[in-house]
Amino acid sequence: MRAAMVMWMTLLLVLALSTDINECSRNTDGCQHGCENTVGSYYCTCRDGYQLSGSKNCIDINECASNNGDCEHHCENTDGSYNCTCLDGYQLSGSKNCTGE
Ligand SMILES: [Ca+2]
Repeated sequence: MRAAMVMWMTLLLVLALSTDINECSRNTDGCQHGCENTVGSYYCTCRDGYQLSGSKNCIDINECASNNGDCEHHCENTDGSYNCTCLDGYQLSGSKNCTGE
């Protein structure tokens, strides 16, 4: 009984694999950034610094909205990234911390 079940599942999987359409390579995916093909379907991916909005579009992540982007002083959100900046009289040390003179 169990063996028959496994055989059926395997058969279905092989069938699904052989009939799968790779939407990504056909350019019918409509993804704004990246595309990952899956058996029987696909999903869209976004580059670093972006997140999916809906199923196909990518929007910038506002890193500053979460914990000030880990910046010690100011955080400036940019498209696809963000920058830390310091108060007057301080200089950026590394990418997030500020040191005085
Ligand atoms: Ca950003």
